[in-house]
Amino acid sequence: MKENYLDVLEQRLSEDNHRKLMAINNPFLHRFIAKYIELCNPDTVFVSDGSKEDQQYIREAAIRNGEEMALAIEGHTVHFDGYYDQARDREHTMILVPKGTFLGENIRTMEREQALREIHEIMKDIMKGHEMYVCFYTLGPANSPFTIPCVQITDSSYVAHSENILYRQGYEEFIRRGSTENFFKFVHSEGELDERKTSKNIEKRRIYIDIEGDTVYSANTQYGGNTIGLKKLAMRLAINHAAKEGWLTEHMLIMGIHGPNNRVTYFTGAFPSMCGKTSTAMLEGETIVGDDIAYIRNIGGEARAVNVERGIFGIIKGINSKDDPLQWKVLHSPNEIIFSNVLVTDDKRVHWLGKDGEIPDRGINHSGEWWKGKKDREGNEIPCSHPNARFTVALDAFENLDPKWDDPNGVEIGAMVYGGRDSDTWVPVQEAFDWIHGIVAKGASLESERTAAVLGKEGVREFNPMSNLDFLSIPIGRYIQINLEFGKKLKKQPKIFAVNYFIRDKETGKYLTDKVDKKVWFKWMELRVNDDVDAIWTPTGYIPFYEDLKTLFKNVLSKDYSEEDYVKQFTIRVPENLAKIDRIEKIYKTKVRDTPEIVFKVLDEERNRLLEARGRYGEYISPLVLKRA
Ligand code: SPV
Ligand code: MN
Repeated sequence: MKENYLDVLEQRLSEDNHRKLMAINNPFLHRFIAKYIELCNPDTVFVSDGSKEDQQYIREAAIRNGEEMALAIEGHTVHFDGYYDQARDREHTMILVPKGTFLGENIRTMEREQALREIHEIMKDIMKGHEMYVCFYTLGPANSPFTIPCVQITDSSYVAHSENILYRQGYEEFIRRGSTENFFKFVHSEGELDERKTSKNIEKRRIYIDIEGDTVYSANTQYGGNTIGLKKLAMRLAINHAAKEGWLTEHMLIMGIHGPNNRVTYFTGAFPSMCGKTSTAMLEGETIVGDDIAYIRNIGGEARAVNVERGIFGIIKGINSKDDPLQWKVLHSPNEIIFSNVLVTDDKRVHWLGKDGEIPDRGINHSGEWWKGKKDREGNEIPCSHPNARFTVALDAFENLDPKWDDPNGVEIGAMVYGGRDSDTWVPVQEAFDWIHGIVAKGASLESERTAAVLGKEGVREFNPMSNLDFLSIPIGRYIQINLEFGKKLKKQPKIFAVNYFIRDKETGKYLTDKVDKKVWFKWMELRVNDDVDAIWTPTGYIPFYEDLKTLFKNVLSKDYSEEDYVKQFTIRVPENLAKIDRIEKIYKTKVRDTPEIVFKVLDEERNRLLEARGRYGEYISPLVLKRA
């Protein structure tokens, strides 16, 4: 007798779709898909084998059903999310855990059985009137030590289209692997739509991450960060696997920094959202491997990283022709791009906050018809585009794509960089003394100030270890411990650096560095990784010599770099650094139950170095009085 799930598939799929699904010999997969066809009850089901034709079908579906609209430039479309569905919904994103499990105060959890019951109720018949898309991808390159196969079920053609741009197709990998339970599963439904084709039942928006079942459920939302399974939803599943298996899942860019004599040194970089991660990955003259998510493994004693994606879901706010020439060019060429939550004018062109030129008087945006001065329900003026408006584009549209971006063994990491929005404490660039100091005093001590654009309370510092806090599915202490151990087992540990693009003058409050100066900091770090320059010892790490930066500013930016600027930028601010240590220590003492002891030891040592230096040099220590390391 045939099992029931096979009947469901036979009855609910057209012959062609059934054939495509059955070519994968995996009963676990078939059972899963049948279950959600029955529960969600879509009108039709489309199985994508990732071929050109199937991708084209999804592209056309997005236009046909109104989730996207074609723009003037070939390949460009726009999608709008609902006015109240413009960002990741922390409140309703839950890690599902067995009864009585506590992951710490900073991680939202919900009892698994109860959450599964609730989400399955919400998802009952939720796809009525919709088409269901079943798509296959891999996180990381196929057939590599990093690969994780994924299946995405969604009734949003926009989500399926985005994933076709952002991820490697995985249909062949599923066929190759055959019968296995080891794959990630994502079930998403946008739910009922309003006349603008945006999710209507926002109060029932839920993002539930079932670690035990390697499954993520997302309902009544369209915003990418809540819906695109392989992005931030998969990260929570992967962090759990990485923790068990001794590798790392990080919120990090990966890029090649080009040093002297055609040398390329690969860097990873962790920055909280809206703190310059994508613009760093896009530095002119360097090459990009990825801009958001890195898997890092110990292969033969080397730390090696892959980009789990093959595209960018980038913030568009502030992109202009002068500061972002590479992105500017791509955004104005006929590429496959989905713009989201930007302003669209009558002539089907787009505008966004911070773009070159005048803001148009009217158009259509995430609020519907828009005109200058329009206010929302709460009486707030609506900007022409949402601050979190984005663009989705494949990496191969960029001329700075690194040739090794798809290497199955990843790239060898020479350095890891941590950076946040910090107006008064850290110098623009410094090198940690060693791996442990770097993980604790830089990564695990990362803080970032909220921007007015994000939450309205400008300047409030948020603690964000490794810029990964939003995505942790394991307790913070354990996560730090895993980072420490990962380094210990390497034959060659990457250097760890901290950068700060946002340091301000103490008196005037003005930014002390230019947007483009990060180019120089990265060139300096590249030289340090390869032992080409000396550095100065400070209580918080190693910093550059003035002469080395002067040469780099001249060569890289054709700029005369004054000693006065150097002193202002690289003065060690002892009171601010001490206050930071107190803040971080307090969090690890009171808010994190499983902090490894070493964290307190490293912070204490840093405090003592600062106190000793203060005794000798005073509260604000010019780099000119400090010595060669
Ligand atoms: C981020 O916010 O860190 C992003 C976008 O990369 S999202 O997909 O919303 O997470
Ligand atoms: Mn991100």
